[in-house]
Amino acid sequence: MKTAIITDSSAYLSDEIKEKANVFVLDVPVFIAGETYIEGKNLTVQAFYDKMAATETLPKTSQPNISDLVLQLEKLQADGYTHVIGLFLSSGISGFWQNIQYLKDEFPDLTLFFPDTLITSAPLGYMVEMSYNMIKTNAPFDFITNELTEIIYQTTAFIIVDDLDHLVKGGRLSNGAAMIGNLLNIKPILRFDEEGKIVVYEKIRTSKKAFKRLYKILAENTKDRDYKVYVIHSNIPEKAHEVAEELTSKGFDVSIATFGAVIGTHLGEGALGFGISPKLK
Ligand code: MYR
Repeated sequence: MKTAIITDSSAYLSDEIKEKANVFVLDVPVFIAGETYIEGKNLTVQAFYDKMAATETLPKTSQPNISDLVLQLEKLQADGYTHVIGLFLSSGISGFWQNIQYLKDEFPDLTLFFPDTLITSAPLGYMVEMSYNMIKTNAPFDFITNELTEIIYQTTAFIIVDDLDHLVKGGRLSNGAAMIGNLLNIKPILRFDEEGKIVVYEKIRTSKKAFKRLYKILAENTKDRDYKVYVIHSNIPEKAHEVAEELTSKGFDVSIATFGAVIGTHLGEGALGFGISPKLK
């Protein structure tokens, strides 16, 4: 058995995992003021936030290119791979997962496991890391897919954005359009629901109350087993550190991560995400 993992750039893998011989990343293009960018190639995180601030029209993204995935699978087959785990953006926020389902019948010599991860960003990167670790220990493929299914089921994320405009205009806030009028002077807590869509979870009056409530929500959502909590920010490192310290003092196992251009496009600057990823037993 020779197993590869393919993900997309919204997983923001660490350099260490990105460089592994059996880990591959599909680019998610970002468009700003008529130019096309690929983060990490011709766009740094800081350049993205600077450009977004300097441009009146909101940036946009598009799905990874399906032909890149097809080429990658052909290459893996030619290189003797037998199994491929594909971990991509949630079907609730991008059409990509839906659009690649047909590939399962196109590569009869490869065993493909392309679950709907129902998430993105650092928790998606965590799934890649866990897969890599399991492959390294020569775990059977069935064991890996069962563990991943369990991880997906137990993963979630909450988000507090500075401004809902990006999510609403980009069409990524599922129940937002209907209630936008009611959201004007409040700080909603958003979450990924069980279909991997972003929805308004609770409407809170002030930022201070929203964070207080969020700490309770995180405690409620991590009480049944050990979790890692990712505090992920879009260009507000100080706030992320402050919140991470608060969470660490409450006993959470916290890592800080950054939303790059792909996610920053849809959340805008000043957002904080809280990814909850279960630790393997
Ligand atoms: C596409 O355009 O289809 C690909 C990129 C879609 C990205 C949508 C991101 C939505 C915000 C995700 C927040 C994550 C919080 C953990």
